[in-house]
Amino acid sequence: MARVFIISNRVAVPKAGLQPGGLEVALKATLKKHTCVWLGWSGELSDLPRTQTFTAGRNSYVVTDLGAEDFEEYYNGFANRVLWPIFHYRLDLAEFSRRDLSGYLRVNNQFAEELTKRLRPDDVVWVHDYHLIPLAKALRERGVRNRIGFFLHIPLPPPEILAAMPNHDTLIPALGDYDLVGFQTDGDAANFARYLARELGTPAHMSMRLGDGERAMRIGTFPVGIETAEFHRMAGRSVRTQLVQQVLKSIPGALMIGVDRLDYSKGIPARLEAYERFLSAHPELHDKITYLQITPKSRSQIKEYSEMAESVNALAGRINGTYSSVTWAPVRYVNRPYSRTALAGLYRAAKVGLVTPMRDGMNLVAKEFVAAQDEEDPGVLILSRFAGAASEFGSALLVNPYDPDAVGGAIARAMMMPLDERRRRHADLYAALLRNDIADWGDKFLVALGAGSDKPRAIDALQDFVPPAGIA
Ligand code: ADQ
Repeated sequence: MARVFIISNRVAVPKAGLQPGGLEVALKATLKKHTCVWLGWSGELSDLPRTQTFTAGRNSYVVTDLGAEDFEEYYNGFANRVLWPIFHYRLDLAEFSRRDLSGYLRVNNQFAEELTKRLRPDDVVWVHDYHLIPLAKALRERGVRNRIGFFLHIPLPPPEILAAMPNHDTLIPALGDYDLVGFQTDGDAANFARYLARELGTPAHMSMRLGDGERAMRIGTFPVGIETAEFHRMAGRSVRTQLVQQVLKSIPGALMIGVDRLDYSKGIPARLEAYERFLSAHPELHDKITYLQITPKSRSQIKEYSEMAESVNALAGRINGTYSSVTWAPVRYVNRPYSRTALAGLYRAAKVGLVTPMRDGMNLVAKEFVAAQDEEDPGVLILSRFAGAASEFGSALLVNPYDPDAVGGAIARAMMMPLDERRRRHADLYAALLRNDIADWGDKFLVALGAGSDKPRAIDALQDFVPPAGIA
């Protein structure tokens, strides 16, 4: 059986006592079922970059250091100051420089070198996320003929936005060097098809041919899920722990929860403003609700992130300053990460889950909140229509995060929602989770890519996919 090479920016090397990261949870079944080699950045910076290999069972983990300049240009620079904002529809925040672009290409080439040394002809390669878009191109240039797939965890914006990226005409077509390009939602896949039609004149039927003419690059939709039953069980246990019980004892009314990395895509300032509108419109609900926002800092070397940390602090302070009483503070803003177990218990204890990103590839917090609930007395999920999860979660209270009055209104509605409606909505949402459990995610992608067979298999998601009107 062929080995599966997984390539991502960071690698979750198994070490006793460490919490598994999001990608490791998503790839758990793949790592169990196949012989995998996971390759990426070690997280270390050094002048003389080393590459180290660790093994765990039949899998191995190859991690390579980056130079300080690589880290600044590839990671902080092109990946997080250009691709992240533009792919989240924030052209206004993009800071393009040719130097960062060349650092991005240099690191992609470095990964391609490491990979080329190790690949055997029947190995399958699965590349993850926006840090590594040109990796297949770099591999093809080195003569690699293996099957290579790519999955984008974040959204892909419409061509009108993508085309504003200075090097879009080389970077986006480089996806044509993959055999399969996977997205979180049909909307993202449609944006890619529209880009190809508009910029390259490619007919937008679903097995378009790009690249060297021998391979067909195909597009598929593979929404990321979670380990639903396991998360549900963990939440049931964790809600009884001292930590969760202490939180519940320390607040006078119901708990509303938000859990996000501190990132402008997650919409935390707009969410606080919406909560402020709710408090001002509903004095009768004061001290019946406490909003707990758990937000560890991320990417703090980037200016927008440190500025946002200050503005969120100021907003939370303003709300507490305006509305607190001696027995109640409306917002609890916590700046550190919690374990998956603790989060599961807190989700279950909450009456309302507030997940309102301005734009998000999927958003696993929304899925975890639903999985954690007690089906007899479930909490209500308020979800941004601009999260990928909204395409599976029509029974959540879907909101426009740009409309603070509407989000404030949804909080009031969630607080007053009768039990039978909460149960009905939760049953729909939980059924959607079970239809798309993470255990099958890796398999669906690898089968579509053709791992372990001579030919790639048909992709269900593609057959269902109807290109939007107006594409030639
Ligand atoms: P992220 O932007 O990191 O991921 P998300 O999917 O919400 O976003 O979260 C990933 C994981 O991090 C979740 O399991 C969550 O529990 C955990 N997490 C978030 N905040 C936390 C906190 N405060 N403390 C502890 N843990 C926390 C990217 C894309 C998403 C896409 C995922 C997976 O941006 O759109 O859903 O990849 O493909």
